[in-house]
Amino acid sequence: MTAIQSTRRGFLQGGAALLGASWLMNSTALASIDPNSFAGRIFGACHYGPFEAVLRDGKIVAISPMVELDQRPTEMLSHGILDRTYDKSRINYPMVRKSYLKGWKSGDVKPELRGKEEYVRVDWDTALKLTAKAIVDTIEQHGNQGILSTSYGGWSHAGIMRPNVLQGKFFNMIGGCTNTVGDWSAGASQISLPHVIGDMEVYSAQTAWEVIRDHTEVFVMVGCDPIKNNRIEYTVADHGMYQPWEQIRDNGTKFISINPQKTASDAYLNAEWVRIIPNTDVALFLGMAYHVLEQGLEDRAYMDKYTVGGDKWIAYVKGEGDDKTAKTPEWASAITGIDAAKIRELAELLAKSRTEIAGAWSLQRAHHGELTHWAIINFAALTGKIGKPGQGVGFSWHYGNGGMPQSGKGTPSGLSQGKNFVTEYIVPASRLTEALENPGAEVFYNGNVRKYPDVHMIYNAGNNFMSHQQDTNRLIKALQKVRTIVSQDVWWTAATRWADIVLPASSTLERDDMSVGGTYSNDKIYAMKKIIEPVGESRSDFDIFAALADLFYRQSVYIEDGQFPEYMDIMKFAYAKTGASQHTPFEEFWEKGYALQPAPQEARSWVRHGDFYTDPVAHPLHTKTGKIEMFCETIANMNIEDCPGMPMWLEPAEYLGNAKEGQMHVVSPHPWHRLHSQMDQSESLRNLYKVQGREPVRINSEDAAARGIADGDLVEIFNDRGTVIAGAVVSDEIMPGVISIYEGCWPSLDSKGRCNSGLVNFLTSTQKSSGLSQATTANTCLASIRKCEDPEGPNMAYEKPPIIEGMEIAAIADEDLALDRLDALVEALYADMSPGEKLFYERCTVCHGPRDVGAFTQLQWKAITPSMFPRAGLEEDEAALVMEFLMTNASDAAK
Ligand SMILES: Nc1nc2c(c(=O)[nH]1)N[C@H]1C(S)=C(S)[C@@H](COP(=O)(O)OP(=O)(O)OC[C@H]3O[C@@H](n4cnc5c(=O)[nH]c(N)nc54)[C@H](O)[C@@H]3O)O[C@H]1N2
Ligand SMILES: Nc1nc2c(c(=O)[nH]1)N[C@H]1C(S)=C(S)[C@@H](COP(=O)(O)OP(=O)(O)OC[C@H]3O[C@@H](n4cnc5c(=O)[nH]c(N)nc54)[C@H](O)[C@@H]3O)O[C@H]1N2
Ligand SMILES: [Mo]
Repeated sequence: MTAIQSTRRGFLQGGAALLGASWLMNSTALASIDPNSFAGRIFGACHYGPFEAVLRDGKIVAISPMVELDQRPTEMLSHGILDRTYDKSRINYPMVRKSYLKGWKSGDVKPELRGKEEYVRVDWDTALKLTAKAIVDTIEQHGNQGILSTSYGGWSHAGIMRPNVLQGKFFNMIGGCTNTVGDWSAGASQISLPHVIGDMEVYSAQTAWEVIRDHTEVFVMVGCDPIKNNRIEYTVADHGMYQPWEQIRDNGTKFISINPQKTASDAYLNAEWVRIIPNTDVALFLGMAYHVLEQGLEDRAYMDKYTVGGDKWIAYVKGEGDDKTAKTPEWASAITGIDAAKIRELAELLAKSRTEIAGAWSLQRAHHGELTHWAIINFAALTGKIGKPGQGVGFSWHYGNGGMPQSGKGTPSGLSQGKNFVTEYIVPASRLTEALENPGAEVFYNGNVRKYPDVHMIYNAGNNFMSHQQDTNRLIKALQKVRTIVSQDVWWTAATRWADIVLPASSTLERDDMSVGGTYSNDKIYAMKKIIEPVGESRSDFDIFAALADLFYRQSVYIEDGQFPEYMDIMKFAYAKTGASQHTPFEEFWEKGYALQPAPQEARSWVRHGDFYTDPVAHPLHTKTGKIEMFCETIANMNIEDCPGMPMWLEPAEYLGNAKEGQMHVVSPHPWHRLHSQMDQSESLRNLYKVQGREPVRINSEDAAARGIADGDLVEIFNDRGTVIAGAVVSDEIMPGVISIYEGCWPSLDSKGRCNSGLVNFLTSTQKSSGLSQATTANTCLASIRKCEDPEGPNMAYEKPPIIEGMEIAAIADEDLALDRLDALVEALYADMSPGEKLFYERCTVCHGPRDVGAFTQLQWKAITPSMFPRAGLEEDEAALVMEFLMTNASDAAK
């Protein structure tokens, strides 16, 4: 057993003291830090936590977590960071795919060879010029919308200088490009819930944990796994909620986990595990609602005061609606696989107790995903819970340290993204393949009609779209219509292995940046200091876009050197917006590496929806009616075929209820030892969990026995879309009929076209959630599984692709580029922007959140901004200006 394996065991046993001790004693990283032999230590911070890097001769030799800031450092921090920084999968030089380099002038670039062909090492000048030419050619021939940014989110690193933000700034400077809208995480609920409960909910703070400890009798985790999913953060993890969870548990709160498999949280919190057939949660909540009504346990007074549309939903539950089907516990049992008696027991327990229901996002990454959280909301409203201390619903308990009190202080924000002039064309985040296949087709998004662009160029920075999109084989084919794919990343990920031009970015340890700790608590400001020089010829994302801007004579505009003569001035500017800057000068903060801005006392008793509950007239929800919409006219009036106006049971396209003989439901949760695809290249981490070098797949012992599969065997999982090879983990902690394989491993294809590494998206489908939100349905997937009898050698995913070095490359002549073609297009666009519009693009659109003004109504913006404005650190007068801009440009604004 290695040192880190025992850490994992200590962790699962759950004791804080035990964990701390075993971690410290066993960590090989810490063992090497003797201040006598190592002088160089530099503070840093990342998604995985704050740390000190220990240096010798300009190289990092150890990453030392800071237990005073993070009491639960993970192996991703202590081992993964160091491994990946110097891993052989680093992209050391700019690269161009061989046929692209041959054919860039003639246009014969052979896109069908992507993923198979060698790369040629080139110099930066060549790589950037080819990129710039592709940009101008595409804009000239197909408009700015012909360029698609796949850099939809910001998971690359924790800083304010995230590549997607920098990319947005670069492209918006030259007229913009088609962006993705919505996100993966909670793409369905982020659209449906503002209509239902007046807030996206999924990215909002949760009731403060002390309130839960003191008031909550029953805490129901529906798919929710806070112990796993809080191992990382969108900003800098500090694992602040781990001890509070223990206190809640030890104070006697009963935890129930509704999930097809047992989770780390279940073990940690001693939860009762109730197994549910995937994608059937709506049926469970309908069945429980039926029983509540039968027993007269509903809270009429609450519904009258706080909700609308309850009668319509109740009629549906009772079988008085069009379908004439009563949603009895027996009815629900047949769908969910949960005994009717258990459904009755749960319904009574939840209705009669002080109950908080925590819904995971995984539930809504499914067909008809818009309806799951809504069904939970309706059940909680029916039983009169929402807004009472320690009761109600929360859809972010597993994320961003949900439950930690909020500081309410300003956060650093980075450079403005500017304005994108492409507004008619969109690609919802998970619709990439569909968009490529249907250029010009109409797409319905949150009630608005837009179009898919005709994509001829993809620019991807800090994003692994080849790994995160569903139905990889279909995507590979659809990409053949795209002339140029540029991918800017630190490592040879899937998205770079299928690119034409590969730009090597330096890693987050190789440049200065800034972040916060505790996504919701927002109580620490972190310096993400530069620790080492860029590896190889890699450059920071900022420098790459600045160099591209230079080719268009716009570098000065890009780096805003009028305002920021030095790069560090950007950091100072960002820091000035934080609460900490009011008591700690920048220099002192930067020297130390962090500054605190603690949550005020009153934040410790904050209750989600508490104001609404206390006084619904003074604090209405930002729904059309100001109340919880158990039936929602707004959604109903959109007349979307696959999204009704209330949470009904609609069969998913693929689930065990319509599976063919032998097929199993595949769920793909987020990985324990990775952040999506990040850290898969870390060998120390892989040694902890991979099975024969492949991604593990959890399978029930009955299912395994029936197929002759033993623990540790290689298996083939397959359906009409693709085949992957994975390593079996036989367990009774997953229900029969379901297999679980983490998303995000790096792919590698064998000669039969199977993924020999285990990337689950070769199996998942591009089915959309519904026409309301067009979100992913990654968790709606059936496949078969058998023992793999003919694996073809080891998994090659972590080897570099074949590279040709030392090739003589002719310099590119300026007349072949003619980059000045761009100027005429751009100038007029920036002339007249209002101050509110400017602030919105400068401050509000840089973080996790919506940025497409016309995609939301006035009311929805009112629902979104109460959590958006504090995150952006807006003053009252600034918020007023932005609000005015949003109100005049919302989808329902008078034009
Ligand atoms: N360690 C780690 N943490 C992460 C991430 C990571 O990559 N690694 N990623 C972050 C990101 S971007 C996101 S979006 C969040 C994701 O947060 P979530 O979407 O909430 O989490 P998942 O890990 O996908 O799934 C959680 C659980 O949902 C269960 N589940 C799946 N389908 C169903 C169903 O139909 N019904 C029920 N009841 N349960 C179901 C799975 O068995 C699993 O245990 O996590 C964040 N946290
Ligand atoms: N089957 C299935 N698929 C899923 C999901 C699921 O539950 N199931 N979940 C979905 C969800 S919720 C999400 S959020 C997505 C996540 O999908 P992605 O956001 O694409 O996930 P990451 O692997 O974190 O990609 C970040 C990339 O940034 C790179 N990077 C890191 N640092 C830097 C840097 O400093 N500069 C640059 N240029 N690059 C950098 C990393 O190498 C990596 O390639 O996946 C989605 N896909
Ligand atoms: Mo996500």
